[in-house]
Parts: sequence; C-alpha cells; structure tokens
Amino acid sequence: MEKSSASKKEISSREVVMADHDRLKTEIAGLSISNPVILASGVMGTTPGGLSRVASAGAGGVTSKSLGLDPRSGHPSPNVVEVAGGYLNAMGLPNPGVEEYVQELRGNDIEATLFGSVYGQSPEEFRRAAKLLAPEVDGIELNLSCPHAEKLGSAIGTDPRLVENIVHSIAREIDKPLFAKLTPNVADIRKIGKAAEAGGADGIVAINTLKGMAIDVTTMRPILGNKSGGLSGPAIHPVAVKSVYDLYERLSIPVIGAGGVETGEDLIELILAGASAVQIGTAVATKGMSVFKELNSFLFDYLNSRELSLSDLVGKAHEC
Ligand code: RRO
Repeated sequence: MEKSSASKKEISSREVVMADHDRLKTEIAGLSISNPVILASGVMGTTPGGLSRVASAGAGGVTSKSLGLDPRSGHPSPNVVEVAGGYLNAMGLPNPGVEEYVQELRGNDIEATLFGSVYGQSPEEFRRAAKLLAPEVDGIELNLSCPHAEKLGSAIGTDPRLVENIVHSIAREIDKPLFAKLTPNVADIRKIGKAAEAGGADGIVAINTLKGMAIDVTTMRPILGNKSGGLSGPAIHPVAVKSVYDLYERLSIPVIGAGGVETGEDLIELILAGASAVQIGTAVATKGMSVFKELNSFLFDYLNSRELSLSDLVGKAHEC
C-alpha cells in the first residue's frame, strides 16, 4: 500500500492542482496515464481539436470517434433522444475517414494519452484502419460493439471467432497497445473477452451501449431516424459494473470500464469491480467538461482519506 506522507488535512482536493495528483497516475497495458478518467469514443472526438479541449479539462486519456477507411455521414436524424436514465443514440459512425483524421492529428497538442478508435466490416478493414492510425496515437481501440450499424460493430463483436481473428490480425502488425471495446448485447461477455485476449488484445474496454428503441406515441413511429439505437447514461451503469466484474474475474489483461459514470461513486464502483481506468461519455454531454476534474478530485479524496493507492482499489470488490 502506498502511504501518503501528508495528512488528509494537509492535502485537500481544493488545494491540489491536477498536475500534483501523483496518486492518480497509473499504467494500463504499458501506457502511462496521468489519471484514470478517460474520454470515451463518440463524444468530442470527431476532431483532434475536441480531444485537445478535453485533455486540457483534465482527462487522463482521450479517445477519438471511431474511424473507418472511408468517410461516413452517419444515420438520418433524429440521432439522439433523451429517455429515462439516459440517452438513445444512433449516430451511425459519422467520421471523416481515418486518412483525413491522421492528417488532422499531425502536430496535435493533445496533452493526454491518446486512444484511436477504429471500426471495419472485416478483419482486413479493421487491420488497414488500425495500421494507418497507430503511428499517430498511443493506443488503438477496436470498436467491436456499435449496436446499430449493419455489418459493423456488434454484428461482429458478438461472434467470438471473428473477434479473435480481428484482434489477431492487428495485434501482430501494430506496435501500440490494442484494446477491444465490447458489446453488452451478448449472453456472456466473458466469452467475447476471452476471444479478444486469445487474439492478443492488451486490454478490454467494457461496455458500449445497449440496444434500445423509443416510440413516439403521437406519431406512432420510432423516434430515431435509424429506428433503434444505443442506450447510454446512468441506466446502463449496473450492466457495466457486472460486465467489468465478470471480465476481471476471467481475464488476465486489464479492463477499462465504461457505462453511465456520472458521479465519483459510479467511478469508484467500476474500479472496485475491476476497472484499471474508466471512460466517460454521456456525462460529458450532461455535466460538461468539468466532470473530469470533479471525478478526479473525488477519487483523490477517496484514496487519500483511506491511505490507499489506485492499484489497491482495482478489483477490491472481489476480495469478499
Ligand atoms: O456512431 C454511433 O452511432 C455509435 C457508435 Br460508433 C458506438 O460505438 N456506440 C454508439 O452507441 N453509437
């Protein structure tokens, strides 16, 4: 256990600037990261400028919007609808294409660990996108889990053999840590996690959004342009906790948790379940960019008051 040399009273989150939060420094799959609160793919990540702003707001890591070989305009609007406990989205992977993004990333001033997210329709498309992006980022996230894009995302990420093949084809060709982002829309997420690990993934991100739909009772039609979408926000947090808990128990590689984190307690819960770091998505939209400093301050105080290090906390709920 890492003991603090100063008392609780001497170090308070109000006095400590982010740069001094050494207690929050961590390492995931060989990547050093200044704190474990990471921007999830899909929010503020369509341009490197957005990622840079989030990094300046205190995120330890930032993740790009998922990028494919060709530009995509996405699904027809409406793309987002508020529902009980969160939001349904069906953006449809809008992105400028990996080559354009790579151009924009050159000379970037992003002061956080940078994850590049990629998607594809086949192992070959994933491999090509990942190879183009890898030189410009610190780690690659494979989006195997978009819940509403035909032949992409979770259409791929629910098949363990395909997951293993995709990860394997990329792991041997890039020299950056490789993370597989998994869908919760499966009977047993551990099987998909195991397949990604067997393919050579360095880490897992769990979870992407859950499949959902909202229907307008006046028009009697689905609200989203794509009809169905992915549910995010507090409603999916318990699903994320259970998924991370199960994956941590079964896998040897680190797990980055994601799903409905809004408060410091939500963040700690995922870490106790086994997450080495945690992604924030919907809360950036609902609470603003101050959420990164707010969550880090809460975590700092939580650790400091208990004289614990971050690594003491990871997976601690499994001790009982
Ligand atoms: O772009 C989207 O519609 C989207 C993606 Br790529 C994803 O991974 N998860 C999600 O809920 N929406």
